[in-house]
Amino acid sequence: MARIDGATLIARSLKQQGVEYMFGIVGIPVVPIAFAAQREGITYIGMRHEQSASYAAQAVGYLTGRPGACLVVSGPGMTNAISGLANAWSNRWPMILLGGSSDIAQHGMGAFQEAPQVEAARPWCKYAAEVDRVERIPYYIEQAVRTSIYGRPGPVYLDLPGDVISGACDDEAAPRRPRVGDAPRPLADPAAVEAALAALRSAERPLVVVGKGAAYARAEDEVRAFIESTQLPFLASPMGKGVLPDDHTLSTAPARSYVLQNADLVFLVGARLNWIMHFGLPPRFNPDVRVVQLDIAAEEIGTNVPAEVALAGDARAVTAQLNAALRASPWQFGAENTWRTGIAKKIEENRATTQPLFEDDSTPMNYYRALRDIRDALPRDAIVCSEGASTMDIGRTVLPNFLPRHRLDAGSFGTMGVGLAFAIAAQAVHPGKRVVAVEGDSAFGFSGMEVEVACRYNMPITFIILNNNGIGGGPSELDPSRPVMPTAYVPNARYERVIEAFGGEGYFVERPEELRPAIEASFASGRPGIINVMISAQARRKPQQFDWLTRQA
Ligand SMILES: Cc1ncc(C[n+]2csc(CCOP(=O)(O)OP(=O)(O)O)c2C)c(N)n1
Ligand SMILES: [Mg+2]
Repeated sequence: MARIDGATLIARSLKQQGVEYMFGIVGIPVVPIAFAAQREGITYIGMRHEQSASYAAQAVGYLTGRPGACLVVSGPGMTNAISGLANAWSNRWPMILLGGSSDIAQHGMGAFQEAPQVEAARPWCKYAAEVDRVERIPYYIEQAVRTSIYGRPGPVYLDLPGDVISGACDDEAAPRRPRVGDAPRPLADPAAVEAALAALRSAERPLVVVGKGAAYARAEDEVRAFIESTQLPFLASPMGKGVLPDDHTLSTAPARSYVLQNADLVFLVGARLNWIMHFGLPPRFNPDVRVVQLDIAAEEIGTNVPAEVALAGDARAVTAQLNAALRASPWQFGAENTWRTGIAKKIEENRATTQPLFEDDSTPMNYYRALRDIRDALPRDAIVCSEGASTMDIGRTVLPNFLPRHRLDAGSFGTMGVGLAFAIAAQAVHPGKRVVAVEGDSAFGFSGMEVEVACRYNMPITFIILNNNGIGGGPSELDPSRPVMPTAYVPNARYERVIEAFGGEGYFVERPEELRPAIEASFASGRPGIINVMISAQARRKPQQFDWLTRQA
């Protein structure tokens, strides 16, 4: 009778369940899993830190709708990956963490890298289990993959003891599980659909807020049809950007504060009223704001502000329900009213305030001037990864997205260190697309060594570092007679040289006129590159909305 080993059965089951990408770092006891994965046709990408591997796996989950796998060794490998579980948990993104663990036969004996891994994973995961027998591997993997994508998506964890990985069983003794289908798309209560439209009709200052839940649900066609038939103004969340193109005439992005403060009704489409949306509370929202909420997780509805109408269901399916109801009884938000003119006026004012910053050719550059050149160089289908404080916040307002799931950033968890891994995952999923990572110098430092991965796999990613010598900026010289400021780094650090160590292209940019040529050269090179752009340490955004260091508005 044919025998099958644990590692092969793990890889075969993952492939069977539609897991196409695995990111990891190998060692005892998971080495055979990585090799088996390659044999089974799974793309294996070796990363330089487990945090990055777990960030990359969840980016694949968000971009493709099937979880990416992250493969790590026992003990410190697994604990390093917990930051990724936490980030995926906070973003509601699917991923599957595969943690090697000490042999079952040595449990409790102080085995090599023995640790309470299932317990450590559990608070962040929808599902966390130890695989206890080789025969049951297909069962556990199907259970994990299904749980990660069904209902509200999220991370899952499987603990893989060394003696399960290296064990074997009769092939027939391990019943295979059919590939779990894509997640069901629940419809909302038809009465709630009618109530949502009635609420929108009754609003004077309605606003649709499009979140990354809509992007994940691939609701772009339906949301666009809804917005265009109702002519409702909309605001995208940071990663909801691109579900509708940022240059859409109904986008209110340049008047974000104004629309949030003044809307009398917000319709949340896969967006949450968490800190990013200022909890839906005053002073950033109207105290009497009415909420219509569409979310895949019924228990999310009503968080922080009670929802007048609850649309519990899939963003694509429910928006299609709304569109069908609108076809039966068409309605459009009025073309001429003070809400539209107020928004238009605010957009004009805000554009006028930032215009001089875009045109300021001083050296060192301000953020807007640097981001302007990046914006102008990007093709419409570029994938933009971004992290940092001002770098990301200002970058979000300057760098447009025209397509859904084309922006990856620090997200709901506000995590620094995700950018390089996200860019690598995005390039793996979309080999033909231009991928750029726009990084603060601090943010870059969390995972700078991952540029070696981009070089090793010939991923022509351009990493652009907006370098202001620190966390929110640092001095241009360190004063040896004083303690180094907690926010400061080595001034004028030559980050671009890091990638040269691996055969990538480095560019150092100090003057505004050098930036665009450097971007063009990096794009034309077909190679991974770092463009290290010196930014004024004094450069700040215009009025602060959320200060990452003080948490103050
Ligand atoms: C993992 C993690 N550690 C620390 C922080 C706190 N933090 C928020 S933004 C930031 C870095 C901001 O500096 P930089 O990336 O250089 O962007 P800048 O604002 O200077 O453009 C840090 C360390 C965090 N958000 N995540
Ligand atoms: Mg900085």
